[in-house]
Amino acid sequence: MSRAVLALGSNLGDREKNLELAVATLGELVRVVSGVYETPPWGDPDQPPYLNAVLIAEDGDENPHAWLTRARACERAAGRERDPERPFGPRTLDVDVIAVWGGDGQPVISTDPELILPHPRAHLRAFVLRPWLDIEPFGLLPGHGFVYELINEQPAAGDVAGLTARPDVALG
Ligand code: PH2
Ligand code: MG
Ligand code: MG
Repeated sequence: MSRAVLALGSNLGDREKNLELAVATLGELVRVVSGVYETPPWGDPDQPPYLNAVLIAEDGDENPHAWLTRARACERAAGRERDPERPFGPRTLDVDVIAVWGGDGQPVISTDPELILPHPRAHLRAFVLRPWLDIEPFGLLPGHGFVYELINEQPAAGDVAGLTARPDVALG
């Protein structure tokens, strides 16, 4: 059994519906879905605020690249168009594979530029760590440490206050 932490983000179109489409596309693989946070755009400030969430999913297929295929299927379902000029620009739906564990419980390490595991910037992003912490209080980001520790380190610690919980938006 392969286990993955996936991060969802949307800042174009019907953001709530786009996140919902990701959960629906992953279907029975989904084990737990976080609450949704409204978050200021990181990286490219000239874009609307995001809705972000994190989910944990499991599948019998042990190939880590299968998670990338599924993430892209979610993005396609929400009509994602990629703008090569703006890698951190606005998007209907972004599904990032944050970390994967194999059936032996060991984290998968990948240096394939298509799928770097664990995600190279997850430890820096409050909009990933905060929702993850909600659904897995002792969550571990391989190579970095406990999510509850990372969220207290810079730069994530400085960004947490900018996140707004959106209990009115429930996924799954
Ligand atoms: N994703 C990005 C760029 N900036 N900012 C927020 N708040 N949330 C995101 O998911 C996000 C972002 C590129 O993937
Ligand atoms: Mg992303
Ligand atoms: Mg992405």
